[in-house]
Amino acid sequence: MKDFIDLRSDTVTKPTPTMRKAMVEAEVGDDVFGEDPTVNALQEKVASLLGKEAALFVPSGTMANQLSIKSHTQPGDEVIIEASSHPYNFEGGAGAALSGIQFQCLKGSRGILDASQIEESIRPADHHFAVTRLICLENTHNRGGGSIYPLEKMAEINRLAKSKELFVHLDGARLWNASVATGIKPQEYAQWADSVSVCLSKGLGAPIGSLVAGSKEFIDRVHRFRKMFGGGMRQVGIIAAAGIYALDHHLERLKEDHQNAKRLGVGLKEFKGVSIDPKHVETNIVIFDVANTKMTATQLADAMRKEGVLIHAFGKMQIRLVTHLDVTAEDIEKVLKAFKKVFR
Ligand code: TLP
Repeated sequence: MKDFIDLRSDTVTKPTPTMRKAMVEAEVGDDVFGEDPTVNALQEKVASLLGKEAALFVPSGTMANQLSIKSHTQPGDEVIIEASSHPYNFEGGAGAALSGIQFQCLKGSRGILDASQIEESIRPADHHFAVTRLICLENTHNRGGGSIYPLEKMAEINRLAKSKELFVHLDGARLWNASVATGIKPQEYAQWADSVSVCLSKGLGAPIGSLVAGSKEFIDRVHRFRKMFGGGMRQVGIIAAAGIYALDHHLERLKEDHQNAKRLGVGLKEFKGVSIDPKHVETNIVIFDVANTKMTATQLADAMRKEGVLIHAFGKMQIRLVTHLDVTAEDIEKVLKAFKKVFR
């Protein structure tokens, strides 16, 4: 894979030599006994960054979201969520299988919901209906093209939730990107959610790891379910060290990924038949439509692969590109040249 420029996802990054050094040197202990000092340090660091009482280290963003859903709900409850969200679309049906919940999906604008549309969807107290219990938000929104939830919209949704005694979970797999792009601190976003999941293995470049943050009481529940889901790990400081390193060294540089994504958006607009509004490139994700070109998304992905560029066909006519730590500004120019050749 060495010679490819890989824009399929920001999950594809490899740990840097200095990150690997931090991993090798990590102090470890048995985390199921709560005795891994590096895991404990990471959990405290993330809880503090998110302004929450506690945080728990888990293997994946999927597990972080699903543990949160499980810990907020009872079987038969309803969870209000955006129709193109990650927990609904890309987590293998886990909400139904593991928590016995049903989703009520609302169509957002590039993944972003309004409090008013959520309000209309909350079920009345009537035995015919499921009990609405939880609202899930996603910031940045993956399928929405890396769109950022405006802080005020999150605040309004939270106020609505509290007035109806509902919980709010934030899938913040890429909350770091939202924060770096806007200058709004992660904790300012997180204050409008009862629980937040964040990932270290996306733009931040760690090889593995996510966390759930919330109140002490909530995280205690999550901890119990993590055991039940088989997510208790042992001398896992060795990977938590990569997360600490990533937070210390790779957060601010997300700006470069955003600049690179913007450059892609602006460059792609020049190609005949490509539908993209560069204004919509807010962070590190670029989604565009190829319906008016001579190719389907898969055909374009195949042609780009031959040019040494990996891209993700996101549906029949949509392509997603994601910039990250292992892609330079120079690579982006190469990618645009490759598109030029392929679209000719
Ligand atoms: N997203 C992956 C794929 O699953 C689509 C990607 O390449 O973007 N929340 C959000 C918003 C995500 O984008 C992802 C991963 C997750 C949760 C799940 O994280 P992992 O892969 O660690 O389970």
